[in-house]
Amino acid sequence: MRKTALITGATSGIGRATAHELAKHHINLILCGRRQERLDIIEEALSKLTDICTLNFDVRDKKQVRAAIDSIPEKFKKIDILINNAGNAHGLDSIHEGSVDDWDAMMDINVKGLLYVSKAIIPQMTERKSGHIINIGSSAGKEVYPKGNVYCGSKHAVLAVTEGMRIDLNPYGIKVSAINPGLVETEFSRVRFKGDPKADSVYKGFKALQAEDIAEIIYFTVSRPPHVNIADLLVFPTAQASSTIVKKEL
Ligand code: NDP
Ligand code: 8X3
Repeated sequence: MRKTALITGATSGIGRATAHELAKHHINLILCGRRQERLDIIEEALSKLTDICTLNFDVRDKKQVRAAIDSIPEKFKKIDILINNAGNAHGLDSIHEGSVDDWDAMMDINVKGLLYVSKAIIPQMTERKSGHIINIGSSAGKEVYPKGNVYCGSKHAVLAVTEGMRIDLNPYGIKVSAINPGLVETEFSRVRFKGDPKADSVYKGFKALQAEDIAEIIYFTVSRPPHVNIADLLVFPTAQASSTIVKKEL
């Protein structure tokens, strides 16, 4: 029988590429995001390969999250794989100059949103004593870089929560994995810099990771045999050695 995966943040970047990769392998998909028109386009493209259902909600709103998960059609209700990917950086400022609204966005989306979605789905996994949760962390969850303060804090929190999930869900045989990329060329920097053209310079002068690279790693992670769990994976582009060391040729 086909497995079902729910992907948050499926309208762009890593989430969208993961939808394409898992569809190739005939995994049924529940695709989530706030931009319904994008979800519709992806659904149309992928429904030749697998069964798709879309959910439109903001992960910050726990009532919307609950209602969306409750509305999942019967055929998709048994979720084998949860990919907590929705998230972004908002701003890149020193701690004394940062915007409280940006801080709220990062904590509410990257940390609390991940928790709300997980809370709505984990009980069916504990009941069945099976499942796989993949949290998309970041190299920013492993080291802090200048002006990264709150984004790095949110991703450190994702890694702590991931570890907590792995410990608490261990008796139920549920796999919990963190995939932590370095620089991936997506809409991430456009969101971070709010449309400022400096977003375009982030990935110039070196070959950044592409969303498809992470999608392949996610498929590898979910396709290991039952006794193998990729617990925590860090992946950089070859040109990157740490958050602040990137070999650029400009
Ligand atoms: P994108 O900006 O391309 O995609 C972000 C996705 O998150 C979109 O699908 C967006 O959907 C969704 N999202 C954002 N806010 C919300 C919200 N409030 N409610 C629901 N969905 C939301 O960025 P990436 O693909 O790069 O980012 C995906 C994940 O990867 C994030 O967690 C990010 O922190 C992480 N990451 C990214 C790296 C990079 O260099 N790009 C490196 C390491 C980790 P919509 O707007 O339609 O709701
Ligand atoms: C995204 C990678 O280095 O922009 O998490 O924080 S970085």
